[in-house]
Amino acid sequence: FNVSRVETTPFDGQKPGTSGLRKKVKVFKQPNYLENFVQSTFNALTPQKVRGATLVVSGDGRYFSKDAIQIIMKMAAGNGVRRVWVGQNGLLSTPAVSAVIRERVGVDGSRATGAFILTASHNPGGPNEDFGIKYNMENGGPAPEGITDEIYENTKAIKEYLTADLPDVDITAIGVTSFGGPDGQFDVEVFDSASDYVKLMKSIFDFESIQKLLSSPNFTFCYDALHGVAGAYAKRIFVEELGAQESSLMNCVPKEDFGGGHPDPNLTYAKELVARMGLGKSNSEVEPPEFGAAADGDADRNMILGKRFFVTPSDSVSIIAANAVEAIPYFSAGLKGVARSMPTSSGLDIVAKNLNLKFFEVPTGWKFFGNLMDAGLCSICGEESFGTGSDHIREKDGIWAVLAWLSILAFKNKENLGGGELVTVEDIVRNHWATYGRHYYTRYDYENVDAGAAKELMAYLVKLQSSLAEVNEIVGGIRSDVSKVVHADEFEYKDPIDGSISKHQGIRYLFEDGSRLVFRLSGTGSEGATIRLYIEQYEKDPSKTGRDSQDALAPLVAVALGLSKMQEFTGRSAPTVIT
Ligand code: VG1
Ligand code: CO
Repeated sequence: FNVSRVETTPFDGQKPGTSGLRKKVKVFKQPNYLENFVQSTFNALTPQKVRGATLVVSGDGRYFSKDAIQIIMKMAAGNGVRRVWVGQNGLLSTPAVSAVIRERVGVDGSRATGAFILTASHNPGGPNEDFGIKYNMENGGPAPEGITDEIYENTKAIKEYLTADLPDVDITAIGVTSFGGPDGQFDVEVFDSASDYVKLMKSIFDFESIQKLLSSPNFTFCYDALHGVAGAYAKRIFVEELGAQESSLMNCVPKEDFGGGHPDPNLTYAKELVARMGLGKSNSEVEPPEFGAAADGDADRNMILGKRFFVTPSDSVSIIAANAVEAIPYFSAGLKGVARSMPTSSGLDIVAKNLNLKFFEVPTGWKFFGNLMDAGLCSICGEESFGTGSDHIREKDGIWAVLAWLSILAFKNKENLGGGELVTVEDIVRNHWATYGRHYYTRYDYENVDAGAAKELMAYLVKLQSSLAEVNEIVGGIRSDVSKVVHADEFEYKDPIDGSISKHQGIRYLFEDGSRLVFRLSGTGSEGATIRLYIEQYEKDPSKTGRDSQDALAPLVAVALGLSKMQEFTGRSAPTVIT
């Protein structure tokens, strides 16, 4: 093949957000738009990570992925990449990409040093919806801010990109296709999307004990992939490896448009699962399963449900951390430490203290956990946004979280599987609250608000926090039954490994009784702005941990809305999503 240099001019707004570049498909389809971003990424990497390198290119299979894969393969060849690995049909979940970078050995003994992941995660897909792309590094984790900043700088100055005149490659069949170019050979290796990931899961968990649980007559299970890529893994792991019924899988055939839905595993968007689990307005006569879970489009998120019971993601990571050493073979030697993102509830802090574990609080986005894990300081981490994971890879991992919960259930029910009363998901959560106290928690999202209005609200809150006296006067005027604000700031993080500093990571109001209000702007949207408001209140008294969470949090919610003048700034009287 031949390589050509194609002239181009910069596009505005190619700054990677919390997790890569996410835009409407129409934006991505503009001539040179994707090419500019990919070339800017190549230019941000050291030459040896490009020339002669092996790169993974795949994603959650959303609309435009197949075109994007062909474009990126040609550009990879044009930039001197030695080989590209593609999951069959272009499918790889985000956690599977991370596993493939870290674990897979190619048919010729090669190893990958990076990946282009094609996904907009939980954002809807289809011709009128979102596409996305992000780059992961040789440790399997998202590119750190130093690299994403450089990619952005490159996009503002780009003049040309390199591409090869290759034919399209068939990515539906497993095998290697080779081409000869000016600098030698270029290969495309198409491989099974699931086997490396399945192998890794089998090395972490005790599949035999989970299988016993799943086949026990008194345990019932269901899993909803929301038409995302998780379906490909769910079939292999839950049905083929662990013996779950085929009928326990919902929406497990990956679709380009996620069936027209929002592939976001929460109580609002995972409607079918929520109804099946007996939550919400379901009047079905059928007894709900004991355990249910869902994933997002790229399968890095998870929602865990018990029968008629919702587990908050903040509680989930705390409970996994508290039980991991006993229930999961991978952790049997002990945990190196635990970490959470700043807006995630402080429940994990208390587990860390009780178990005498190292603890870290990082900004939102998985990239901040990677350095801690690479340095051997963190085993388990999580985010309130339905993200949970461990140092087995460098991404959050939806199926891993489900296997972790099944392991805990299997461990707690070792004696009960023949029949009789099971220890349920709800029992495990309530026992956890009894031991550690409960963090009542909720998140309000105001999606697609006017970007200017969102900025003004944030600026107002930054200014307000400089006077605690004024803050407390307002708070007291709204509700006299909430405690005092004792500290307010804009969260800033200094990475303990590389010393890099990340500023403006959300505004925090911390109350005397441990309650917190956090405000931040989303970095993953593709239109307008999304304001996220995180509300948390700690209850230590075991006799008071059983309340309805929205009731318990009502006073703090009122304070948050009043303090931020939410309606005044945004014109919204209610959030779009409550989790
Ligand atoms: C959101 C979540 C954040 C998560 C990120 C990527 O970011 O809040 O916790 O890491 O999505 O998850 P933001 O900036 O919109 O709040 V995924 O599954 O979209 O890669
Ligand atoms: Co995701």
